[in-house]
Amino acid sequence: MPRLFVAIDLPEVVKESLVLMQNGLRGARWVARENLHLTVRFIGEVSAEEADEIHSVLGEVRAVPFIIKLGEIGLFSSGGKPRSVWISVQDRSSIDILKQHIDRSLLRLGINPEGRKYVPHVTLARFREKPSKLSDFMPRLGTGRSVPVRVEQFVLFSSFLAHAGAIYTPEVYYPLVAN
Ligand code: 2AM
Repeated sequence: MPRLFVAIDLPEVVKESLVLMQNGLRGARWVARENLHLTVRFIGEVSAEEADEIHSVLGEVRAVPFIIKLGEIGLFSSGGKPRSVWISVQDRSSIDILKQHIDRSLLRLGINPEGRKYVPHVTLARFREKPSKLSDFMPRLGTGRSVPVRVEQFVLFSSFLAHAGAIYTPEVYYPLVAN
């Protein structure tokens, strides 16, 4: 059963600039450079037949290329504990439009949108325990950074949960085409 999600893969130069932010926080489990990505839609575990159907409806999505800016730093917490730090998308309107197309395609297969609110983000680090210097780290990264990303395709990824962490594999690339 493949575990799938749809994401935007980031250009190497953008990954490089994000890697430069990954320091100075003891206890953080930094996301490896090759795993940095921006999820548009998490799908989850599906059968091989469903994966084929998903591929075919995603291939029918028509959307134009766009530019996003990665910006402020954010924090996800649960149960009162910080879980991850991430970089947000400053102007999310284009990514929301792409997500609507993808959600609609998946709905045709009976795959309902996730219940939780969509927050476009690139995870930089995850935590098992609260890192001691989190309150210093957040403002250091939160000021004035803006990394533009030209989005010319989206990608169907599989996620394999290995002992050492998740391994993400790009399965299919879907180009965005200008009108
Ligand atoms: P995260 O980086 O904040 O964990 C693969 O797991 C990708 O799907 C990650 O980018 C993850 O976000 C995202 N994702 C979104 N919803 C998810 C869910 N319900 N379970 C697991 N991952 C999810």
